[in-house]
Amino acid sequence: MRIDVVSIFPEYLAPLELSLIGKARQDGLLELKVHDLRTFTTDKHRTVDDTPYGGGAGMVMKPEPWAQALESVAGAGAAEGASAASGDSASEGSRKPVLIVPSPAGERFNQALAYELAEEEQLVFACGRYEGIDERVIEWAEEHFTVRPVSLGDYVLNGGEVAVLAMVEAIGRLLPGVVGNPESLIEESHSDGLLEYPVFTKPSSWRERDVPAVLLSGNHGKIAQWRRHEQFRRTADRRPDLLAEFDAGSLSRADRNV
Ligand code: 6GU
Repeated sequence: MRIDVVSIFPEYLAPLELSLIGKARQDGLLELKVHDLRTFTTDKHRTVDDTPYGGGAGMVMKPEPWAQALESVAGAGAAEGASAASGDSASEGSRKPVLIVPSPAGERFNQALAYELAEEEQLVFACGRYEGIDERVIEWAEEHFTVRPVSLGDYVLNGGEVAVLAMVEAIGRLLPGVVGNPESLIEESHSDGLLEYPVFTKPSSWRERDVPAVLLSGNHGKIAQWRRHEQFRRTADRRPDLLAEFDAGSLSRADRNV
């Protein structure tokens, strides 16, 4: 996968050089480039914002630098994929890159969307600051991209950069080879619509607190049943909204007995 991030604070994205995502980049599983929006300005002051038409507080990001930046990154993934892929690149090569616009006014980011985006050849993240990007950029970008305004949740950040850190980590860890043991992707919160069960390690007794006896029993059937039960209990307690959405059709036979 190829990821391009456009921001006026490229240094904000430095953590993407660390840990699992940094390793994935080094290993060539993920090609990620961060671009400074100001390099796409043409005036002496490298201006990226201006006052809003209609008045009101704050500033709006100007369209011209964004168009230059997005034109320069559009299709970089396709070129990359075509040269790097071994066989079946022909059908994938014509796919439009996805332009993700982090915004509290976007659709909610969740695990399902992370899985969906992990299938793409190229993702471009356009980090807005101030009151946002001139809306015409978002409309115009449809010519080159599939455009998706995406929000992390119902609160306001100062810009898209922190949201990009979260989304790139959530998507990047789903790419083949990034997480060492792919089984750890299966049994985790949200992978099946429920929260993860609680986990314990040695010592079995710590500050007068014992690990649940079933986990020491060696009875794998009982352990699986206990964990499933804990998933439901936790989800009901902390995220009843998820339980309401939980697809009863996906309940396994075992689930009906826990
Ligand atoms: Cl994706 N961007 C910004 N600026 N604020 C947010 C957000 C994104 N998600 C929640 N708040």
